[in-house]
Amino acid sequence: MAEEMSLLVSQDGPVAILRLNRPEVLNSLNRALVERLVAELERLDADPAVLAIVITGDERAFAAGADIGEMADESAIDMLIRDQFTVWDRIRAIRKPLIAAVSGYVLGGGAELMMSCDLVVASESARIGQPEIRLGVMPGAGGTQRLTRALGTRRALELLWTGEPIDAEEAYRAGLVNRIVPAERVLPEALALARTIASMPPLAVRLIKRAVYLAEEAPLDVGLQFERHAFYLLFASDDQKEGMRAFLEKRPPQFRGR
Ligand code: CO8
Repeated sequence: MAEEMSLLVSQDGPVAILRLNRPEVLNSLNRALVERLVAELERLDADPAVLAIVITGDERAFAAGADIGEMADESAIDMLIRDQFTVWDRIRAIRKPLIAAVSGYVLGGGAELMMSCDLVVASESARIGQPEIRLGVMPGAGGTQRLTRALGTRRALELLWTGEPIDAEEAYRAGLVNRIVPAERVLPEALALARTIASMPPLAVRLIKRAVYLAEEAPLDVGLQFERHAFYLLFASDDQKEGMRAFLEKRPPQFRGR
């Protein structure tokens, strides 16, 4: 039952909301919570009624990292056999927009979860960091890679070696977060952003996500080819016909996701 309650799932029209709910341990991520989160994300990704997903925590913490109590006595062989961080590849495979709404502590695995999301709305109170070094380890779910891409080598090394967090302002300047708002506005702002995206044609939303990540991962030529063919492909959709017809008829479009 406690495990059931560690992730609260709700829906606001086409937007699903996942709330990390272990406030007594600053929403630290134990294995059961991560597995449940990933399973929910995959379920929502397959649900045609859901067009965007918001992941949030509470005002004190988005998540203060992996659950240290659960990890402390693990052996390397336990880790290797379970290979538990492969579940993070499944988050990367989610095709719908993921929006993180973060306040307070966004540390370790919490920062990695935030950086696995496509967009981030942060409160002024957000402190984002990878303090794993202070525990004798290092990030294991993308922190060294995503922080370095955002902040550049020197600043990333400084944060990863000292464990010091950055504030929302620096994260904004680095492009790690999209918007900074007062704490009470974090969820409403993330929901508003999610609703705007949910009102767009879902196939174009999905292909844009793929194309943009290809810009990070693939040679320019591969990304440009993907983009061009995705553009052509959208002309097979009803939503392209509707979007262009609605423009010409000077009325709002009704997109159907086909
Ligand atoms: N794991 C387990 N319990 C935690 C964690 C955590 N990460 N963070 C906080 N807690 C617990 C505390 O033990 C405390 O419990 P109790 O009340 O029973 O003593 C409660 O939450 C409240 O915390 P504090 O009393 O410490 O609150 P403070 O306001 O004094 O301090 C801090 C807040 C600074 C956030 C402090 O709690 C802290 O430093 N926490 C640990 C942060 C950290 O090191 N995170 C990295 C963890 S390692 C990691 O994330 C590896 C990622 C691997 C991949 C991802 C897998 C999911």
